[in-house]
Amino acid sequence: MAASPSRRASFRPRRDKSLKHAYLIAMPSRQKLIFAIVVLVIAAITGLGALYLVRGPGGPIGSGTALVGGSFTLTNQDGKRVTDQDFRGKYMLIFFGYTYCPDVCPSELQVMSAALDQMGPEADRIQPIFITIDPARDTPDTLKVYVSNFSPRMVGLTGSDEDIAAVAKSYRIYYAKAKGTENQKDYLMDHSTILYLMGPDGKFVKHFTYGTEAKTLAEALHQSIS
Ligand SMILES: [Cu+2]
Repeated sequence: MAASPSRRASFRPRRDKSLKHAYLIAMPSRQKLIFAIVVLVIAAITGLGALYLVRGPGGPIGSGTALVGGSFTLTNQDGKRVTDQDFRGKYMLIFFGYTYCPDVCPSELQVMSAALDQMGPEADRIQPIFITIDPARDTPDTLKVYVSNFSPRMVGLTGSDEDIAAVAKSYRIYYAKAKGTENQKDYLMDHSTILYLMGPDGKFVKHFTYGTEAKTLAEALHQSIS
């Protein structure tokens, strides 16, 4: 729609005064577009707010439990194909990241490992899992060396691009090559930093935000599984 200069310049909410929404109809198209965008943004914020209320800050309430997680088939650090079913009976403490991550992933894995150590024997009921969102570089061998640096009990999972895209989608994890580094050999990845606790039945229990300290995490995990 090519707005003529005269139409742009002649805007006045005067015509169609008889109509109820005369001001809307009289808006020039650019203003209508801005109005529509504002309405959409408000709707999106309201929607997110509602989702937050349903799910709550510490995890979902009621029907919200179906929102995160699901079945997956991936390859572990020993090169063996595994599914979510292989972890049934244990809680899964899942973090998504990549081994080349300069800061966030190492510190989160350290927190996970420290929290489990603080819990003592109770921690045997929790399986810490690191799922890569950079399968191109994170081979089983790379993961094996990496996760063992943090904890002997940690499992590292990788897979094909499709495997990773599917599991990330079901866990609502965002990931992408970081802007400006896409074409470098040592590119960086942007990724979500949510830590998930899934139940022995594979269902969502609780999530933790990045920055939770080991002691706090240990206490929360203890509460969640006892
Ligand atoms: Cu990271």
